[in-house]
Formats: sequence, structure tokens, C-alpha cells
Amino acid sequence: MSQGDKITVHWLNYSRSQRIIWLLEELNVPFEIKAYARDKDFRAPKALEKVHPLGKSPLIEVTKPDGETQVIAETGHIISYILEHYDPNHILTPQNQREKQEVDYFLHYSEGTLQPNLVALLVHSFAKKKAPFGTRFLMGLLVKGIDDQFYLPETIKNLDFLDGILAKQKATKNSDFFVGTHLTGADIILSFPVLTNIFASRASARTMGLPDFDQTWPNLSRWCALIEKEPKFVKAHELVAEYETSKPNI
Ligand SMILES: N[C@@H](CCC(=O)N[C@@H](CS)C(=O)NCC(=O)O)C(=O)O
Repeated sequence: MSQGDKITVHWLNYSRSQRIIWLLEELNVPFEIKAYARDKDFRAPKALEKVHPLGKSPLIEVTKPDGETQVIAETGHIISYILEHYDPNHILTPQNQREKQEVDYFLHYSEGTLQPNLVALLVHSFAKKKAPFGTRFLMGLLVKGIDDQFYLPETIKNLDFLDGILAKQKATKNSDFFVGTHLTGADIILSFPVLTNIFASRASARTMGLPDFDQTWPNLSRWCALIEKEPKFVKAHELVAEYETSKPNI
């Protein structure tokens, strides 16, 4: 355990950084939140570039007792770092090596494979709204063509894949979670693409062309209902409620 470290979470509203707050809450690790607000175009403010050149969130800044400071980026990497340094009692980290590797897989998979499809669908929905006057119809046709050929079927294939894992977990281990029989980093990283982006954003996910969620992915639907009630998930949302004041215009 890295006793005496000071952790600052550079958090952006309506973003994947919420998972880091939830993770630290689960582990009972003290931290400070430095909140940033998206601009009118839904972009991060320039101030984040002072912390890391890419200016994305989440970032964590870890200051050791001797004053040495490290800035860590990339959600999967941040989660690995936090689990390695601040989960000595295996609250979220499986003891079993095979399950630990499965968690690692999801830490890469979530941002590396699943999320890019959702980002493309989101950016294309902006493109339709922001197209210059008179070109909106054409822009709509263009991005629909790309989405229908690539991003939509890929998203559906990934959701089928995840739903199948949960079905197998239930059938073989009576588990409601992605790895083993307890909440792990896998559930935490998947909460943003699956719950926040899709199941909790039904109206916009539907306009992206996704089929009826609960019928098509009943296991993901059950998992989302469970995750939403996790006490530390709820607490993490309460902690940032004062910064999530206005809905994004997306
Ligand atoms: N792969 C990175 C992605 C980070 C990222 O794109 N974060 C978004 C928030 S959801 C962001 O900062 N967007 C603001 C912008 O690009 O202006 C990670 O997993 O941390």
C-alpha cells in the first residue's frame, strides 16, 4: 500500500473520468477532485493541457510523501495503477491469476475496442447537427452510410459479445459480474460505454440506430440495473453532482 500518497483526479463533466472517482471510493482511498467544465462544443478546456499535453480526462496526479509527482493518463492504465498500488486487500483485484488476467483484458478492451465505435457514432451525430445550412441532409446520408457499414454493426457485435459473457457467468458461476463472482475493475471500466453511453442514454443511443436494448441484451440490462444501485457508484455520482449542473447539448 502506498501510504501517504496524495491523489488528485482531474475530472471532466459528462466523461469517462467518473469511473476513477467510483474506483477510489470502492477502495476507500482518499483523493481530491479538480473539476473541469466542457465548453459549448463539448470539448475539454485548455487548462487540462497544462496537466498533460493531450488535455484529456481522466488524469490522476500522484504526489508521493517525498514530494515526487507523477501524472498518469489513460483510463485503463490509471485503473491498473490504482489497483496495483491501493488494493492490497483485494477488494476489487481477484486473487486468482486467471481472473486477474481477465480483468486486464477488459481494461484494454473497453477503451481499445468498444469505446472507439461509440465515439465515432457520437461524433457522427454531432456532424449531422453541425453541418452547414443546406448540407445537413447530405451529411446525414453520408454518416449513416458509414455507421451502417461499420460502427453500428461493430457496436452491436460488441454488445452481443458482452451480453454472452454475462450469460455464461450467470450459467456457470451464478455471477452477475464480468469476472469471477464479485465486482472488479472490469465492471468499473465497462460502466461508461455500456451503462452511461448506452443504457442510461436511451434516447441518443436509439437515434444512433441501436435496437431495443432490454430485449436484445437482457444480461447487460440486468447488469446495468445492478451497477446503478452499487452504493459507491451512487456515492461517486453524489460527489460530483455540484459540477454536473447543465446537460450537454449533444
Ligand atoms: N483513451 C482515453 C480517452 C480520454 C478521452 O478522450 N477523454 C474525453 C472525455 S470522455 C475527453 O477528455 N474529451 C475532451 C476533448 O477531447 O476535448 C482514456 O481512456 O482515458
